Formats: sequence, C-alpha cells, structure tokens
Amino acid sequence: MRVLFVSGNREKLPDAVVPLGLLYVMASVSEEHPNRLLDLCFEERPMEALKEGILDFQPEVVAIGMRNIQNSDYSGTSNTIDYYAELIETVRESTQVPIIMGGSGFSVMPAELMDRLRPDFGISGEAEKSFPELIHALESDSDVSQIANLHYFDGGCKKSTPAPREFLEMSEIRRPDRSLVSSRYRSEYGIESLQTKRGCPLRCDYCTYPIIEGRIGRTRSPADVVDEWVDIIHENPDLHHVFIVDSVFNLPRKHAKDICREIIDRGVQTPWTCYANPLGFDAELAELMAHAHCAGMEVGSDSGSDDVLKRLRKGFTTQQIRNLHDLAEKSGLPDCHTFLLGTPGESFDDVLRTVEFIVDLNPFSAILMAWVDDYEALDPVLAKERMVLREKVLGLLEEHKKEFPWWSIPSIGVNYDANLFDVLRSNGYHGPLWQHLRGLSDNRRSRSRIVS
Ligand code: B12
Ligand code: SF4
Repeated sequence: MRVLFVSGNREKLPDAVVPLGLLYVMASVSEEHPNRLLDLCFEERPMEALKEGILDFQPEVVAIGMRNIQNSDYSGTSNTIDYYAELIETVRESTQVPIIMGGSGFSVMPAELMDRLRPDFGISGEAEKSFPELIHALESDSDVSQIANLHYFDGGCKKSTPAPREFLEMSEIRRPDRSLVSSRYRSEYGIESLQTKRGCPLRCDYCTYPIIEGRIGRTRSPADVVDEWVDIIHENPDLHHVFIVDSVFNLPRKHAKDICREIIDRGVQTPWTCYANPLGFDAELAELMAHAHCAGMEVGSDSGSDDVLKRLRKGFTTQQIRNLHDLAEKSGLPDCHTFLLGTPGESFDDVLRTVEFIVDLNPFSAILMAWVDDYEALDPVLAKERMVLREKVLGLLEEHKKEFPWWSIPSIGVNYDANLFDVLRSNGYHGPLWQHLRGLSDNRRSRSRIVS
C-alpha cells in the first residue's frame, strides 16, 4: 500500500525539530510498503505542497503526524488545531483515501481531536506496531478492532480500542532514517534528536508524557545509542548539538550513567542537552555528564513552593531542587529550570513565592511559563477562566523582566523570539538558547526588587 507520510509541524521555536516520531513510524513500514515523507516544516505554502504531494505520489493512505497542539509561546492565544483541520480538508479535496493521524500532539487528546478533525483513523502513543497492523488491515479489508490504541468511526459512532498490554521493546524498533529529512534542520538549526529510552515512572499531576510513552522505562543499550550517535555525526560532520529527547534522561539513573560512560569511552564530543530530574541525580552523575560533554540539562522544577510541588505530585521538594543545582554548579554543568506559574489551585502568592525561590536559587538559567492547559485549545470558556490569573502573572513578569537577563519568558517574548535565535545562530551559537544567556548578559549581578 502506498503511504504518504505528512509531517504537519511548522514550529521553528525554539528550533525546527526533525520529525523523529514520524521517522520511527515510517521505519516500521518502510520495507513492506512504498512510502514517501512530505515534511511541511519549511514549505512556504503548505496546502499547495500537500496537494502537489498527493497528486505526484498517488497514495493509498495519507498518514498525518501532529506533534504540537499549542503554539510555542504559551500565551494561549493560538493553537494548531485549525491548521490541522485545513490540512485534512485539503487531503479530502484531493483524494478519497483514508487519513490516519498520530503523533504526540494527537496522543494528548485523541478523542477530542477525532471529533474535531474527523480523520478516518487515529493512533495514540507509540505507533510502530499499531500502524503496520492498520495498514495491513486496510489492505486486506479485515477487522481493525484488535489493534491497540486505535480510534475510528464505525457507522458514524466513535470507537477507541484499549492501550496495548505491553509497550514495545526498544531493541526491536527499527532505527529512523534521518536522510529523509531536509538538511536545513542541520544547516540552519544544527540540532539532531536522539532517544535513549521511552517512558517515565513518575506521576506528575498534569503530565501527558506517560500517555505517549508509558510509565515503564524501556531503555536502549548504551552501545546501540552511541552507535546511532556516531552514525549521525559521520553523516553530518557539521552537526553542532544533540538533544536527547527522553522524557527524563536520569531515570533510571544507572542507565544515564552508562550512556555517559559509553560516550566518554567512545570519544564522542558533540555537545548535548537533556531533561533531568532532581530525583535520580547525584554527584557522580553530574561529573559523568560534564565529562561526556553535556552542555546543559533542563529541569522541570515547576514550583518554588513545597505545597504546590506536592499538589503537582512532583515527588521532590524544593530542597532536592537546591541539591541538584549545587551538584551541577560544582561540576560545571549548566542547569536550566522550567517553572510553571499559575497551575490549577495555585494562588498569586504561590506564584510570588516561586519567583522569589528562583531568585534565591540563582540557576544558570530559568524558563518561566504562565500555565496553559492543553484543553484550552478546545474550550474557550476554560481558556477565559484560566486567563484571569495568567494575566496577573504575565503582568508581574512584564514588570520585572529586565532584572534577569538570563531568564527566558516565552509568553512575553523575553529571550524567546525568532529574531534573537537567528542572530545567535548566525553568530555561531548552537544548542538551546538558554545556554548562552549568561554569557550574553552584561548585567549579571542585577538583583530583583521582588525580593527585598
Ligand atoms: C524533546 C521534546 C522537545 C525538545 C525537542 C528537541 C529536539 N531537537 O527534538 C524541545 C525542548 C526543543 C521541545 C520543544 C517544543 N515542544 Co516538546 N517535547 C519533547 C518531548 C519530551 C519528546 C519529543 C520526542 O522527540 N519524542 C520521541 C519521538 C520518537 O516520539 P513521538 O514524537 O511521540 O512519536 C511517537 C508517537 O507519537 C507516534 N507518532 C509520531 N508521529 C506519528 C505520526 C503518525 C501518522 C502516527 C500514526 C503516529 C505517530 O509514534 C512515534 C514513535 O513511537 C515531548 C514529550 C514526550 N515525552 O513525548 C514534548 C512535546 C512533544 N513537546 C510539546 C510542545 C508543546 C513543544 C513546544 C511547542 C513547546 C515550547 N514552548 O517550546 C516546542 C515546539 C518545538 C517544535 N519545533 O515543534 C508537547 C506537544 C503536545 C502539546 N501539548 O502541544 C509535548 C508532547 C510535551 C507536552 N507538553 O505534552 N520539545
Ligand atoms: S518527570 Fe517529567 S515526564 Fe515524568 S511525569 Fe513528571 S513532568 Fe512528566
């Protein structure tokens, strides 16, 4: 069956990212079914490109990957849903073949997106097993109801099958073919994406990651990960940075240490970034990461209030955030902490306490985000309600934004805009922007008026 894979994502902030998930799904059918990738990221006129792609390839199935629901600025003022609706309309105008959706954005709210976007099928979560099964069922016109995590319409009625009993074994998943994507990801953005495991065992209240990847950590062998890394560098000698896309790199901690040891032993020197958690962090890991050329870690610290951390079920305390920061600083490992301001149940006083905590912690960098619920994209009443506290939070950040030149505040464009990113890249800066903010700032010692 001829499958046209469409990567709908056009977001370029903070970087344009290779459609790694879609490449994994493509690899799962590449030998059995003729297929083609149509990546809309750099297309000037995506709808035209889609029409032409369909006309040219004459697919028997169109598979659309939806990575993001929200836009990147976390202001809650725009989302990608209307854009995906237009993509689907464009496919329908061009061909009668079935449309299958999937991807991390789709997986966050599959039922709602099936209603709103009306593709023929949707697959939530990892799709390397379900997708080939669905293609096979479509080809042989057989029953689809045994395929895991499938969403579809039966006589106009929406149906969803249960999640699989077990997630996939990482060693059995075929490697993504990165040669299929535009070289602009490397030449303009300089970052590649690499996965060392899937799954996060923690249960943070708001988090959608385990819906996508499951809760059981499924690790790849360090040798296999670094083999892939070496191949990436070999194919792209100018590559500047690798982003490890694992939900949390250091859980399990032993696996993270083994990956670092393998990187060190094999002499790989590409700077890299990952997500890390205060749980599962210790002095040895900090040292190993620094020796393995980790250029920085992003930590979802979320709040400076122990009550809020408890409510969010983060599983760590503010003291553990401080411990991580101290260990990182000692090893020369830059840490950037993400804070979510105004999560459900949070008061403005809690928000103030968090901002004071960040000032006191003084991490290498911090990203402050006014909380936006994914469901706001579908529910204008909820969006309006949530906007009240958000506007107060944004007002506070606006007032103090000049005091912390090494913080990023995406919602109000502080150290998070396309022009700044372009200037930095053209001046040879690579990797996540926050890693350069301290160096760029000539006002490092400014203190906040928030804390007296
Ligand atoms: C790493 C990461 C980043 C890194 C990426 C670095 C890099 N160079 O790749 C950075 C920090 C840059 C980033 C930025 C953003 N991210 Co991000 N990111 C992630 C994370 C942790 C992993 C993504 C990943 O690569 N996974 C590995 C691949 C293999 O998995 P996958 O894409 O899910 O693919 C599987 C399935 O989804 C499915 N699948 C994928 N495609 C398709 C297609 C079809 C047809 C089918 C059937 C199935 C299918 O099968 C795949 C293989 O199993 C996820 C959370 C998570 N754990 O999933 C968030 C996530 C994808 N990000 C998200 C968001 C919102 C963003 C930003 C918009 C936020 C921001 N303000 O920065 C930007 C957008 C960037 C961009 N250009 O698009 C959201 C998207 C959903 C949503 N809520 O909108 C997620 C899910 C996190 C969340 N909040 O819930 N991100
Ligand atoms: S540690 Fe990160 S990925 Fe895991 S549940 Fe919490 S927020 Fe989600």
